[in-house]
Amino acid sequence: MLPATAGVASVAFGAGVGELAAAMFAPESSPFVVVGSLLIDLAPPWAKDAAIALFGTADKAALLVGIGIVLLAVAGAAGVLEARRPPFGRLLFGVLGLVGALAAATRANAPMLAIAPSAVAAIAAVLALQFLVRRLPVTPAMPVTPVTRRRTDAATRGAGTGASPESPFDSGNAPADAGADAPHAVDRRRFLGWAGGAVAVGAVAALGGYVLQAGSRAVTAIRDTIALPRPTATAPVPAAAELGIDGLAPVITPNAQFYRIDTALAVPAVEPSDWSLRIHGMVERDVTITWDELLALPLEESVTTLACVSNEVGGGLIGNAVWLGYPIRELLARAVPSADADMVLSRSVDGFTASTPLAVLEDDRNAILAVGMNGEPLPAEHGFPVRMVVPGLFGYVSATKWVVDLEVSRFDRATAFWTDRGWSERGPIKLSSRIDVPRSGQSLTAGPVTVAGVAWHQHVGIERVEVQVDDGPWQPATLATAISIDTWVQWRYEWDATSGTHTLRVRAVNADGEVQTAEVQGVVPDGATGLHERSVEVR
Ligand SMILES: Nc1nc2c(c(=O)[nH]1)N[C@H]1C(S)=C(S)[C@@H](COP(=O)(O)O)O[C@H]1N2
Ligand SMILES: [Mo]
Repeated sequence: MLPATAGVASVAFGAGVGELAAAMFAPESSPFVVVGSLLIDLAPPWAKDAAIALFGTADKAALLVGIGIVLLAVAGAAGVLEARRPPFGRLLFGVLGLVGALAAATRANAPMLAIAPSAVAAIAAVLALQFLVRRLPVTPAMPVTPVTRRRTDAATRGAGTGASPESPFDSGNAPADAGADAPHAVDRRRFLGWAGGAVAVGAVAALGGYVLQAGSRAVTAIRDTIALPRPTATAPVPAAAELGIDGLAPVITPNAQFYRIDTALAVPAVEPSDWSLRIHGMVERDVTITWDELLALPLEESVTTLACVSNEVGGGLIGNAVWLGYPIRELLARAVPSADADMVLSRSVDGFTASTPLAVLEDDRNAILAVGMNGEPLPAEHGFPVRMVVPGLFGYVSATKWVVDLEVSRFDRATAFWTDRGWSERGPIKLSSRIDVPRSGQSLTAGPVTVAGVAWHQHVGIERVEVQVDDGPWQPATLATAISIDTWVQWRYEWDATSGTHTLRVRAVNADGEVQTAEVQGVVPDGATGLHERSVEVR
């Protein structure tokens, strides 16, 4: 019984710590949730029908309880196994962790840290199991026959317990000589104390995770009830903007696939009714706007491609969305910035700051306070309820999420979060292009091959894209219809591939006739340059 208790207590400890890790790093990847989702996906239709017939709307709760029961049974077995045949109990926990990690990693739109909660849970459970099994009380003397007694006496010189090293009763945790072979063994009461402690710590960790998540659960519930007002100006996406090539980034990035970059360990939970934005600093009058006031203003749709300064050549830290928002220029006009101001320091509820040139926020581009993203309220991780979106500038100097404060200032008076950490004070997006297909490692056969990708230079525009095969001449690619100069544009090139190893290279030319530089620069301090290339094997 005690080895099984060790297993169950270890799993309670690991599961609790795993839930806390999930709350901190990847709430959607809680081991229970991902394993439950996997089972729902794998379940045959009759099983789903039966579950609904049996449990009604409590079918999901029933599933989680079911997973819990199976887990406890496996945990008990693992405890017994670890006591008898170490390290197989721990190995079993490793396998459970692997199942959780795989379930998490294979979900659609799995976050970057998807496997972390399961990994943390498994490691915690393994350590707890090792700790507890070592402390298992030494089994009291077995009723012994004269034969075993004689053997025992010979082997241990009467150490006080019945099992000898070669005895069938020797279960690894109950060696004859407690002092030498089980140096950590404790008595039953102390063992139960340790096991209870493990369960208690697991429960506290799980509770901590639950509390950490409470704010975001409340905000998610509120977000689900929000109906955004109709835009007073729409930004239709032309059908010809989407080439529809398999493997090519869609021209509008679905929210769930949109890259996420921020310094927030836990996503800030801001309730719209608590939200307001203050404009102050070098202004004639301070302006404050609440959520209700913002939603009552004429909101416009615009399509803008966001990009991160940390995006490597060919990287994925870029996405394009239809945003709904109100021009920042209109709000600044209410405040009346002073003539010598040249920068706006935006601040998020969690203290992140970005410094944006005032002129960019005052010109006629769609620099907005956004409340909607692709027809929905902003997702929490993309800045709910309100963020900035500014065409033409990298996110770190413009795209403040959970924004609550705009301080009109000067570049020589205030500095922003990343500027203080070695990044450039200004962050205009650089002329860039990327190859999406063929994918690396894709097997190709000689003949026509579609090469395709995206190119962007927000608020300047792309005039053409060219492709080079090996050291051949630069060939013009075909552009899809551009949505606007503020968005990326898809391109394609029909390549007559010959067998062998080839290098495909892409470059863009912007609306000013400037050709994308081949000069290689890293992301620090103001964004990477260089041409994206892909080596392919044609058979
Ligand atoms: N509050 C806050 N806003 C932020 C950041 C941040 O760390 N905190 N990161 C910025 C950076 S570096 C980028 S690239 C964009 C990314 O926006 P996304 O996560 O919606 O793609 O958000 C910007 N806004
Ligand atoms: Mo960024």
